[in-house]
Amino acid sequence: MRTQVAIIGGGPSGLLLAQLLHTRGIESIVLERRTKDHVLSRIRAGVLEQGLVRLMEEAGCAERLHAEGFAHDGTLIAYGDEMFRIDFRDLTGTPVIVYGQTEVTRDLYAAREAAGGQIAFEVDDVVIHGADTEAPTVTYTQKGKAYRIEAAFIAGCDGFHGVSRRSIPEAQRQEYEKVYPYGWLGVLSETPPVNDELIYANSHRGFALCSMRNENLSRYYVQCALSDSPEDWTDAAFWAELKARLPSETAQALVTGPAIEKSIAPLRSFVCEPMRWGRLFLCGDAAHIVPPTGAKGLNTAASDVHYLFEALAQFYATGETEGIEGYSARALARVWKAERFSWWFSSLMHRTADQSEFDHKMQIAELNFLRANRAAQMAMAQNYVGLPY
Ligand code: RFL
Ligand code: PHB
Repeated sequence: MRTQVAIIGGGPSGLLLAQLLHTRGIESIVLERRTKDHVLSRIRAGVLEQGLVRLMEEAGCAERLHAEGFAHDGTLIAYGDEMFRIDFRDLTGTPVIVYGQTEVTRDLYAAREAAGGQIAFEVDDVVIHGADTEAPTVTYTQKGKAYRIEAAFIAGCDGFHGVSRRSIPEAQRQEYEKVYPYGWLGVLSETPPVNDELIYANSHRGFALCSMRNENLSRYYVQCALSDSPEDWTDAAFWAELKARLPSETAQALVTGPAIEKSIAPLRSFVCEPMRWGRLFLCGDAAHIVPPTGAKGLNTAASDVHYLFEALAQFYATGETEGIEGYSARALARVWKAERFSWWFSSLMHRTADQSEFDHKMQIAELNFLRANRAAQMAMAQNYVGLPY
């Protein structure tokens, strides 16, 4: 087989890139290791920056997002029994949109199918060959049969555990990592959200987050030990812990119900530099990971896709390679800012066993400062709604 861009990974990065390329008549083939149902069963991000909304519009996939997504003009930050609001619209003129990653991915699959886009599911043994040559290829198997794709470019959109990053020789890449000593236990429940905006809470028992998908679907998280597994947490234990970490008025208002999904995610910061090796480009979680505090993962994947799309569109329209050559530096400049924000917000909101009373006092002082200082709120809001690209 032959195509212009071979895209490894059929998550949001790979699908969005394929659909954007399609709008400029650039052909691609997407290779996905799992089934479509499996990809759509993963409950992940919930908060979209305007940049991602605009890309979905450009891809022709924003109709349902506009009809069903919720614009949030601010967020609440709680500590102990105190709570204050960061007003995104007042501070930046911009809201964020609450619309699940699952739905973004569903809309992108529907658009790819409507456009007759090629997606191969349940592929195995994906290997990238000659990415540093003029003629790269990708080989893989599907249902025991071997295939080979000749492509002009390869987009590695296969997430943190994919093959793309590891295809760059170790001597050619540098990795930066911070592993946090805790995870997030997430629960999805068919209950009305406790509040109409998200609540990020720092309590002496650890972090908690109240989020949502729609009027009758709530998403809640509590910081947990890395050694915990979801089976260790009964629904009752989860709700009791969540309530204990929220201001009492919020805890009293919380409507509980059966968990329809329960999972644990470890928290990690990770960046691979560079994000290009010859004709192979890394996009999204394949190149970087942020802890979820601040909702930057999917949104940073989207800015990578934007830079790569612009680079490839420029190349196919004019033969210019400036965008391709500058891709890694451009993407990384924004990635590191998202890394900084997610690290800062995680450090501000979580409690650890090795934290001293002094460390705790520093968190409270910073929260008091944020609560009272418009410049600090502005910096927080600008990062949360998304830095420009
Ligand atoms: P994905 O979503 O991991 O998709 C990669 C795809 O590649 C496939 N794959 C392969 N395919 C072929 N061959 C191989 N060898 C392959 N290896 C893997 C996989 O099956 C998969 O389908 O990466 P992508 O597209 O870069 O998207 C990144 C986002 O998924 C991620 O950044 C976000 O989910 C992070 N995240 C959040 N981001 C936000 O912007 N806002 C949020 O509110 C937010 N909340 C979250 C999150 C992530 C979480 N978890 C579980 C890590 C909340 C949580 C709990
Ligand atoms: C979510 O709704 O899943 C969510 C929201 C905000 C975050 C992380 C996750 O910071």
